[in-house]
Amino acid sequence: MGQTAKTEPVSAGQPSALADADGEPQLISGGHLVAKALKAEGVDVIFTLCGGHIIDIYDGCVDEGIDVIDVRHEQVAAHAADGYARVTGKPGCAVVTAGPGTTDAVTGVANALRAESPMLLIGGQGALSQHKMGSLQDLPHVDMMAPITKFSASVPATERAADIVSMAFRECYHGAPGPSFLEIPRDVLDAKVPLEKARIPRAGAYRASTRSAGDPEAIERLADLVVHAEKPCVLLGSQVWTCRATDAAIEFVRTLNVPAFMNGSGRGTLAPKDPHHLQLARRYAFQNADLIIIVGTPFDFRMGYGKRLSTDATVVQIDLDYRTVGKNRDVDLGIVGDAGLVLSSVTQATSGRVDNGAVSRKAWLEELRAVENQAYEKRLPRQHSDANPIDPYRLVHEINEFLTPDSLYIGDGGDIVTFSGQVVQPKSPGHWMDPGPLGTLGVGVPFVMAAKYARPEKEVVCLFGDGAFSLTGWDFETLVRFNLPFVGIIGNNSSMNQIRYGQIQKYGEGRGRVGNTLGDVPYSEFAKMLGGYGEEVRDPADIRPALERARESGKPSLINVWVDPEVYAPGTMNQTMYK
Ligand SMILES: Cc1ncc(C[n+]2csc(CCOP(=O)(O)OP(=O)(O)O)c2C)c(N)n1
Repeated sequence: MGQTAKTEPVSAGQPSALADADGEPQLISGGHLVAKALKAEGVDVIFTLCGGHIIDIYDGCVDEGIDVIDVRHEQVAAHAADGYARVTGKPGCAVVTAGPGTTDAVTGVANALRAESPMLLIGGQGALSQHKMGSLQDLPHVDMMAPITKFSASVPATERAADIVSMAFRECYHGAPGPSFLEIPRDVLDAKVPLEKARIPRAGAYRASTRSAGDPEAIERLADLVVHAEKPCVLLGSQVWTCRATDAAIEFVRTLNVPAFMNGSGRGTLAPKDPHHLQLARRYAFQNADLIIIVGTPFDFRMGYGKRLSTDATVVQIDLDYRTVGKNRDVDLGIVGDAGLVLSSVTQATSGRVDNGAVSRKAWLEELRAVENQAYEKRLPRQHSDANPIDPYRLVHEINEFLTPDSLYIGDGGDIVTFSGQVVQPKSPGHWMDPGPLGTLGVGVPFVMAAKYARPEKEVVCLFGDGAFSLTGWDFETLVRFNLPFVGIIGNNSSMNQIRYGQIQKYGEGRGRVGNTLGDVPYSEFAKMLGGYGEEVRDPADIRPALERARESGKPSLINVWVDPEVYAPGTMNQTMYK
């Protein structure tokens, strides 16, 4: 046993320095009030990197039985809070120190904003008594965070600490969910106030349900549209998972016989072999459908800002956020509401009149299936390629075959993850995680951390680009320290290939290798050095056995697969992310 014996975690329920003094009013500090509010919200873990400004929150967490996962970079803490929210349906929480601790977390908060993920970032601040005097790590955090959060505030007095934490959580759920930020000055956090002076919101007693079923007239109209459409299709976006609307979505597509595409966290809503599950025929469907129903995803770059949808189609958009509906593209019908309630209301509203609609769709479903199969067959030789260096299609094919219904898949990278977006299909709902529309590299390790912590019974599998892994890879050590095993795969091309491709196209081969280089790093050795499992793979036939051994190892692992740097994904070659 080495040094780690010194860092045995403190278990919950140890006697607190705040124990009752007989007859005296009980005092409570700001940090302990924060922990009580976290507890009330159902938060059972915080992700954090320590600093003198925030340690009282840790002490409160010890009392409340809230786990503390201490990481090596605040960006990781914030991404992990985002990931925890996605996996559990509860808000995530990251706690970071003032100044650089908070600025380091900015990327994670920004990612959560674009991904509509509810999380609270708590940042330290210099003492109020030293306001604007130039105290250590002082910065205008609230102003900095305002544009990338739904709520950004400072806690002005100790007795308000729990109350404002609950307010910040409430704000996370206004419209489509997103992040909140709270700054707590050091003296406010550390001071003790009489317990009876503080409002400590009771669990379940300070937030209303956000589940709205949509305008009943609009539901009727959509029911009518679906029943009469000949060539409908539906896109099930991330909010289908956010709203835990899987069952309602499945009932909708089956009852009404509507072919479905999925994106973002909506992937996995239907199992890959489901007759209504489609993926590769999306462009064709959007061009040829007469009714397109977009559920819980904005018309952003992933949707070509709505331009990829036929102008002849009737377009319906359902979203949690009123501001998203009709943005960038006209819609024929907009419905604001919870994806699950809206879809099940529409299914109900069609009852007794679905038969005709369903029967007339056989030809449409067959037409789409033919397009889907053709695209699949065309790609298959690449997926089975024995080429050396390894074709990235072969790698992502092997990963897809390796996944079970219990594998939660995470993608973190550029070109290599673009390949996987085409080929890897999660087998169950909520088993796909990507950064979302901010496209942030470095979410992989923190998402693994959150997913494996929250769902220890699941197998977590993460594909990294070597560039992406390098951003937050040191927290592999945190995965080892907290015993959070996963199967990690690096698609190593010693390059930031997605960017390199564009440079070569624009400036020519001779100038294509500027600013995008990475060393030939044997990441398996890095994994082993930190106490994990690792293997190097150069032959395609060795991919699957190496993945199996990583699975068996029961450790955090990195299988470093050397892929061909001269092969690019179609999405990269078409530069679709910029269009
Ligand atoms: C934090 C962050 N920095 C930079 C980028 C821009 N970017 C997009 S793809 C990419 C290359 C990623 O390289 P790697 O992870 O090795 O994957 P590859 O493209 O080589 O498969 C970069 C730098 C980004 N999306 N996020």
